[in-house]
Amino acid sequence: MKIVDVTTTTFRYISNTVRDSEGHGHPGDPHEAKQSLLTIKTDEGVEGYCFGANTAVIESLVKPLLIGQDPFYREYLWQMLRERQRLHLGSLSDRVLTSVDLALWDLAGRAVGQPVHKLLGAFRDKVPAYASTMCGDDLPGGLATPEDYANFAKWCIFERGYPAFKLHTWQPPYEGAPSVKRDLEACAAVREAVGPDVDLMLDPFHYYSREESLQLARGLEKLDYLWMEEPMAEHSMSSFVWLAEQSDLLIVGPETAEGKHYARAEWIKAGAADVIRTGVGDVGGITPAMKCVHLCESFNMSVEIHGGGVGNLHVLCAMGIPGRYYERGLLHPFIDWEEVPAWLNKRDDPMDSEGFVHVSQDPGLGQDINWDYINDNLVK
Ligand code: LLH
Ligand code: MG
Repeated sequence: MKIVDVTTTTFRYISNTVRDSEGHGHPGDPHEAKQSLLTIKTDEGVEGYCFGANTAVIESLVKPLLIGQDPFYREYLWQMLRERQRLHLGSLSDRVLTSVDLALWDLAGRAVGQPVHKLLGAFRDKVPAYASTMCGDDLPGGLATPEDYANFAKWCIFERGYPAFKLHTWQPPYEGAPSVKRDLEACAAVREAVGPDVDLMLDPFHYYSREESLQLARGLEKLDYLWMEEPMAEHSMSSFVWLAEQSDLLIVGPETAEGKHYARAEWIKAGAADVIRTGVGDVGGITPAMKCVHLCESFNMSVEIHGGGVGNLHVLCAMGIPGRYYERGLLHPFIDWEEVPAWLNKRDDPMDSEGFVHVSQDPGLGQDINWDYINDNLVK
């Protein structure tokens, strides 16, 4: 089988999420937005798909490298793109590698009629999810106060059935942010609201100092939180060694630090985290995410997967040392997460009333693509 074409399709949809000046997502008025689909086509008619493609980089850099290649040589193709990153760091990001790798896995699954987690060597078909909130805001009744977080946590746990809850608290540009005191007040309000038996986690402002991070960790220990992630800039691995040595709370990382599986290996060696974090979007796809998983298994270390989406769900269902949770969100009281994205016919992370997200048994990544919607809303 040979790759004969690589295309991107851009289409319009109505979004109810807006970005603040720092780039964090919040609820907003419905407005037009654009989504892109990467398609890898073969001479045998089989295709692979991934949403969220970077059209310019795919066209200029990736397409010429993929045409004529065997799509089943995923490892070779991933290594080839990784090597090309050295001279194209500004454009050929790990996100671009992610979209290509996911489309290749999708293609392979579609070619042999199996879901990706079974190609990886399946471990399970469903994973418990945690409710992962958007960052704090100033919207009345949204995520503006500790009480708002408490009310939303109660709804997520007792009404919707999530077994666990993670707060993303306030960050600039919101007034008064960041604040260790207010973060701990929100964490305390949530613990008070859901009782002692629910797993709770915190992802705060990402640029606290060492002392502020330790203060947070000590506060969370008292509130019996399960973990904290990324309270400081992850480029300073030494700061995380300092924090992990002094705190009894599980410190999870690295999340956004670049460096793929190499960086995870260094964090393990340095003792910079108790639990390693990876995600298909952070490291360049399913292929390197599984390298991280196997690396951690070799050290008896747990892995927590960053972010939702089908790629991460298939990885979670193929992990031998299971990640505890699928990160579902980012959720907000004003946003209906169960709403099906316009470009799909059904949600790709369906969660049952017990809080389990089920992986699709359909071939490939298993997304049920709404081709009519895409074709009716093309950006020419
Ligand atoms: O800063 C944000 O908007 C969130 O922290 C986001 O990056 C989220 O993906 C995350 O960190 N989840 O764990
Ligand atoms: Mg995080």
